[in-house]
Amino acid sequence: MTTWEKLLNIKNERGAGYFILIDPDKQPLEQSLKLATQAEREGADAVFIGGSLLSLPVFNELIRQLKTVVKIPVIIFPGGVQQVSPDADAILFMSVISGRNADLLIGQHVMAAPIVKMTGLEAISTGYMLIDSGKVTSAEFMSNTKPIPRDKTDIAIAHGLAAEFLGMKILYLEAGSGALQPVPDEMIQGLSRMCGLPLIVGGGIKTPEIASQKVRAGASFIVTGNILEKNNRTGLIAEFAKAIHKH
Ligand code: 1GP
Repeated sequence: MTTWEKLLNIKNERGAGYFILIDPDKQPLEQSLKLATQAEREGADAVFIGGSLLSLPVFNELIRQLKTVVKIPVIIFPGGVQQVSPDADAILFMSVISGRNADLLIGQHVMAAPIVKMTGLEAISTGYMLIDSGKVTSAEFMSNTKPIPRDKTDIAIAHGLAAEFLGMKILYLEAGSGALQPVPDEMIQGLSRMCGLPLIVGGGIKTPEIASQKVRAGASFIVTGNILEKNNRTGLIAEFAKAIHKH
């Protein structure tokens, strides 16, 4: 079964899925491995690996070691072309569709595609949309793009439809890591009503209640990063998983 099929199964069987994001630059390798094992034990459905800066040797090594300690999919959430590692289960092959930075719409992808092909890594075509979160996030700064205003659901829907018609498989609605405010419910509702693609929602989701609210609005998958780096209390991931999974 491909990783994409596994993700669809999670969505169909559990109503929604929970991904944790590990940024290898923010913690030592051992801690990342510990977090991933804990996440698997407590019910997370996949591990995303990525970040805006990432140092390559640590990145490859972490993915290699992660694959030996967890069975849930390890998926690259790349900050750039340097983050292609053959040991992962899949890579979100993302275009930053909310922006007009040509390099992030198609440029980096042309550099990455032959490497992805050579390594046999599964590419999941993803429309990545940055949504304004109340402050400038690393994703906004590093991508050199403007996020979609929070109250412009119609603009977000137009982007989502364009991604669908272009043949992308999934949308990532991103408020940015450490966002002051997560993606608004209204925008998630609008996209889930008008656009046929599954929705990953992440950035600034700090409590299981907020996660559950985003699922009720129409999110198919929730990502949390920061909150788990700041709080490694046993049971917190389980609380998120419980709030996100409908069954
Ligand atoms: C970033 O959506 C993720 O892409 C996670 O954001 O670190 O704020 O949870 P947080």
